[in-house]
Amino acid sequence: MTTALLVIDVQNGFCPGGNLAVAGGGEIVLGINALMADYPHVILTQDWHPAGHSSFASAHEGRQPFEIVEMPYGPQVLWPDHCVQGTGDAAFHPGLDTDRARAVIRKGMNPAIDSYSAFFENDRTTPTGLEGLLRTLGVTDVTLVGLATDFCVTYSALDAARLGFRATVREDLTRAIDLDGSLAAARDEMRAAGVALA
Ligand code: VGL
Ligand code: ZN
Repeated sequence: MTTALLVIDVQNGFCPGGNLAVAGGGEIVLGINALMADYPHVILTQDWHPAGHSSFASAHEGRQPFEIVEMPYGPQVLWPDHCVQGTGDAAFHPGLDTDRARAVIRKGMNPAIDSYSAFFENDRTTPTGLEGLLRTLGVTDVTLVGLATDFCVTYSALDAARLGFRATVREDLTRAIDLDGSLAAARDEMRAAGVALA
């Protein structure tokens, strides 16, 4: 058994002061840094959108952030502009230890498709390459931490389980957006998929 630590989107944009701030987002940084020492492989993800990305409400005439629209790949929550490539909002939280990261997986780069999961874009089929990286490293198990629990962490954990990795979410090292009960729904879905919530 070989376990990788997947650190999901610990970026300024999801921390207080960021464009899509998650309450308490900054509180988990030191705990995540400490956890890295226990893992042979540490992989970071980075939400990395081109300006004008189709997941931004500002790209849809007359729409407001947090409304839901139908996209060709299914329903999509519209977000405030966030994590635009090369901006401070997209940078990792300054306290995050990035030295031990073997790889940074960037996602959400296709202007037409959002990408919550570290493994696939939201069409659930276009890969990021993370699965191949983990398999060539001999990884069998993944532990997930980061932001936000009910979106990128959950999507990543569900895909990991679907791909046959044993997946554990360290809930103490995640924080949620919790839009209309999305956290409870995400936890139910993860439990049903066999993801361990620790
Ligand atoms: C995320 C919404 C939009 C996340 C990313 O990291 O959970 N949520 N983009
Ligand atoms: Zn995003």
